[in-house]
Amino acid sequence: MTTFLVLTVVVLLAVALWQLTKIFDLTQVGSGNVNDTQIANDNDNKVNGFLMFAFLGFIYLTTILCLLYYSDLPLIGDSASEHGPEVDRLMVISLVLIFIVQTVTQALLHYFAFKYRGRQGQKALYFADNNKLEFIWSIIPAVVLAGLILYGLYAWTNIMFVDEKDEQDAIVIELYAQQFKWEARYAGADNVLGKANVRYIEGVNNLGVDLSDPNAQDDFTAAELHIPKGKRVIFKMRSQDVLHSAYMPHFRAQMNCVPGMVTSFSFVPTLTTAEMREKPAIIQKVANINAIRAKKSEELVAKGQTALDPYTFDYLLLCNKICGASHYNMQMKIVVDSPEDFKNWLKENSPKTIVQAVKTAAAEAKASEESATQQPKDSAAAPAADTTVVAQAEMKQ
Ligand SMILES: [Cu+2]
Repeated sequence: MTTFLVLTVVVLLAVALWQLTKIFDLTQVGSGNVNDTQIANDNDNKVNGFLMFAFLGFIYLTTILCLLYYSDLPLIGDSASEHGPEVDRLMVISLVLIFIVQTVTQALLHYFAFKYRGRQGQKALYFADNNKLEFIWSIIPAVVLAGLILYGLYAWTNIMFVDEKDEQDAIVIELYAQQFKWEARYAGADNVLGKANVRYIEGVNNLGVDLSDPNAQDDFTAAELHIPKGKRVIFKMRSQDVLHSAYMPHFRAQMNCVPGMVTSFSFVPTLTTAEMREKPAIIQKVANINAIRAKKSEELVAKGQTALDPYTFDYLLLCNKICGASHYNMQMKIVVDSPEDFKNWLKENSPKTIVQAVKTAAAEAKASEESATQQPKDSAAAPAADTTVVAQAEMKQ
């Protein structure tokens, strides 16, 4: 791939140099240093005019092929959050508008380039301005853009606004980003996250939770993000090192994680992981991925390596800011449970609090320290005896 890129750059540089020498030649026109074949004649202009049409055909053909082969790749439809359809609608309206405008303007651009191609003896018509025309091409885009922006703002406010009642019923979860992993902290029974600061990070307390804060006593962490269907989840995001971005594509949710501040995003999940796995579009995607994996596995087995595991769909929390070398692998599995399953999961996991983990780690450290101080006492006599044995053996030799 690198070789291909280097070759492309070299070829493009050569073309650029060639064009530059041609431009230099053209600056010599009229000075008698250049022959007439360098000046475009009617035939050259005609060829270029038709090439413009060929390029228009290329743009349209590429668009049609992309629509045919790749239109199932964007995540439009089957969103798994309450606000998801609104984001999809905004996306579809923007895409359709862009599509129409691009199709019409490209056709006009290339047609006029052909129609008014250079002809021997023809001079361009000069006119200073046309108020009517300028009014039309200023007003139409302004109205359309203003409409899009207003609709976007309306959607944004709808998505971001959480009223007090919703806030009280919601579950609070912290998403902690660091190079290159995510960690989730649940607020526990009191539903209030304990204070945290990067200065408190020590040992197993890798989120820097303030252990003296009463609200932190029941906080617990999880390596898998479990959330319940039908209940609002408020995410509080923090970052330990650089800018990250919590991206949950299936829920149409994204928010930057900024070092030194807490950002927030909330949504209501509407489809459990099991329900999403039943969606025809997801079944199709999984089948496609597994077909690719099966083919790859054949190659691996032929080389004597182990085959790849088949893929099953899972929601993911990804990082959507290029944050370093392993950014691509910064992800966490999200499981949307039914309310009953979520309750059971909470029951199982909530006793494993951070405070408890810190206490256990401290006790273990103390125990290993004690055993370490005892050991040298026992072994202190032994090496002395050993050295004498070794010394005697050496003397005999
Ligand atoms: Cu990141």
